[in-house]
Amino acid sequence: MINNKAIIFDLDGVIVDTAKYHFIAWQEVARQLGINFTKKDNELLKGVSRIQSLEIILKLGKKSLSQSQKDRILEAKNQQYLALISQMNEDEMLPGIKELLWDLKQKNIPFALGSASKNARRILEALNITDWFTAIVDGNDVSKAKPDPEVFLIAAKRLGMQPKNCIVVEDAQAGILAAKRAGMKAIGIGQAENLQQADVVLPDTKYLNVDIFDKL
Ligand code: B16
Ligand code: MG
Repeated sequence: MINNKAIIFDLDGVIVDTAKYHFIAWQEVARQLGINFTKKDNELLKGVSRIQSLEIILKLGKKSLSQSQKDRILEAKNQQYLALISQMNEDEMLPGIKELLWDLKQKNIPFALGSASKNARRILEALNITDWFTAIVDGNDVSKAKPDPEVFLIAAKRLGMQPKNCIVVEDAQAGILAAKRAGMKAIGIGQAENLQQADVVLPDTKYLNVDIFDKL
């Protein structure tokens, strides 16, 4: 039986598929700037903060902007993203996640959120699972974005757990690196070639279960 371990979940791409909404909003930004931005390019933005995402798009298009222009774009992008997710509900949770979180709760295995998103709390509310988390750490709590380990180290502290006893579930390469730099175990969700530093890689959230955490 799993003992003295805690789980830290990433949000976007692990609990819910918001990447498709981020993509629509970033594509609109790119279109207005005359930059070609594909679904493949969108992979580069996973787990990356809002400002860093814009910097990546500008680099792709070899464009530079003033700080005030960037601020305006970031605000408009977020407004469009919020409009897109306003109808979100628990049906949008990724396969098996609700059952897994419920199982962890029943087994008294503590879990936290470790997300780069400044909209994380709003999303957890829409999914009706805020109260299930022992701790929530999001983009508003950190000064350094993934792959810096800060987000996961704060989560471990709030869980009252040592990093070596924490298991991170992440879909982004930056997130896996952050978990390893924090001295934690990492489960990658996605394709193994993108998540090489992970201890275990699963192609889909539906394969997550308590036994996998137990064995790590
Ligand atoms: P926001 P995660 C990340 O969330 C997303 O993967 C990334 O694509 C997004 O740019 C970032 O949050 C910031 O999101 O604009 O809502 O603050 O995967 O760390 O949960
Ligand atoms: Mg993610």
